[in-house]
Amino acid sequence: MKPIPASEQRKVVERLMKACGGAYPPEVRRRYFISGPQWAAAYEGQALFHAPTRAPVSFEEVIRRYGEIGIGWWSTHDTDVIPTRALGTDEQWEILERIRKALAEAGVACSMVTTETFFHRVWAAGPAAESPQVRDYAAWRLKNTVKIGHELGASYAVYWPGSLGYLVQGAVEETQTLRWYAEALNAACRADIEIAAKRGRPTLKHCLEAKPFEPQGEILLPTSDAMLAFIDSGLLEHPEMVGLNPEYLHELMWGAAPRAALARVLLRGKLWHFDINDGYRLKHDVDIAVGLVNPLDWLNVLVLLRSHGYNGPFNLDYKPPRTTSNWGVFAVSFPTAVDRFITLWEMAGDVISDPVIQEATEALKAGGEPAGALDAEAIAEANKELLNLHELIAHRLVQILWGQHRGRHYVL
Ligand code: GLT
Ligand code: MN
Ligand code: MN
Repeated sequence: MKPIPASEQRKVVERLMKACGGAYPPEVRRRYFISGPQWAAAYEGQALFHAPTRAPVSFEEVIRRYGEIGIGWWSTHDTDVIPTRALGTDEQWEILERIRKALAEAGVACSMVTTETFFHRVWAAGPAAESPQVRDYAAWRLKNTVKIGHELGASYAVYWPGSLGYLVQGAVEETQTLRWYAEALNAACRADIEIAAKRGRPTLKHCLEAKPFEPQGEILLPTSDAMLAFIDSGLLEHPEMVGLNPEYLHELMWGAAPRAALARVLLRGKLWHFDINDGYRLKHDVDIAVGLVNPLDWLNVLVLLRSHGYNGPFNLDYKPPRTTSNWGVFAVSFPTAVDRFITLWEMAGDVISDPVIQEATEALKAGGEPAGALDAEAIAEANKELLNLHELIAHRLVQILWGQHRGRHYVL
């Protein structure tokens, strides 16, 4: 095989990207409420056992590239863009001005802001640590993020309390820690009400995001279900302002059926924001791009969301793989992720309107002819053949995923 000089490699990648087909133009991609996180595009490939493989990239560059690709919304942590020491200072407001300019130039809007409460050493004991100074600082950081959100025109704030927990047992009292955590959220909601009123804007939608493990050994709010219980625990002053940002992989990580987890959040009216990615059950947070591991499950998830009128953001919270080129992050990783999502979303529409699935579903709901109401045998007999339709529906979903419902088949 002939070696490919580094100077020729982009051409190969570009040619093969084209050969794949199935790419949507930027204006079509912009029709979907898809947001690109600053931290996803700026991820340098580092991990516990991994040094960075890619050079740092500025928010100007990320926002510009998102605009070119057709990702119409952008999300960020406070410290993705503002150094910790500059938070709350004049420098913060100067940076925010630069962000506003970059967003306007790229035709991209800021959808969501989130507070980093896990990276800096001040969070060694988490945002609801025993130390009152740490907790006051956490509350201030949350309030400052709310300010940033309003300044940038965001509608959502996300909280991922991954450092709310412990590594060793017995020293941290769970009920107390959760009370302290609620205090920080209460401070954020109070500040939001005030700022929103001053600015004549609606308050933000405050969304909790669960993850079952990492970085703490034991997490106090490990699942979306735990967070729903927390919202309804009576600890929050404004439970109506607080909802959820489930992440697909974070539910899979603890062994859940993501679609069932999302259904429970939908029933409680708290599905406000959704982090989309993929990965494996009972493994760590690999954050693979949407649909690369579980496309069939993803199709089913989107059927649920489409049929319940979910209209919040789809946030591309994944990590472009540990490649060595920022060019590839924007030329391959983001466009393919967005296009797979759109295809899956459109397929979900096909599923909802598919005549086979519709008729099968209706037949199941119609049930068999009336039998003796208390006669188990007679009821089972009256419904005898209908249950075959479950597997038939599952088969049809796979056919739709493969495009077979449009006549595609292999001839041997
Ligand atoms: C961190 C986490 C993500 C969350 C981010 C929001 S932080 O990257 O792994 O799942 O969505 O704070
Ligand atoms: Mn996430
Ligand atoms: Mn994740």
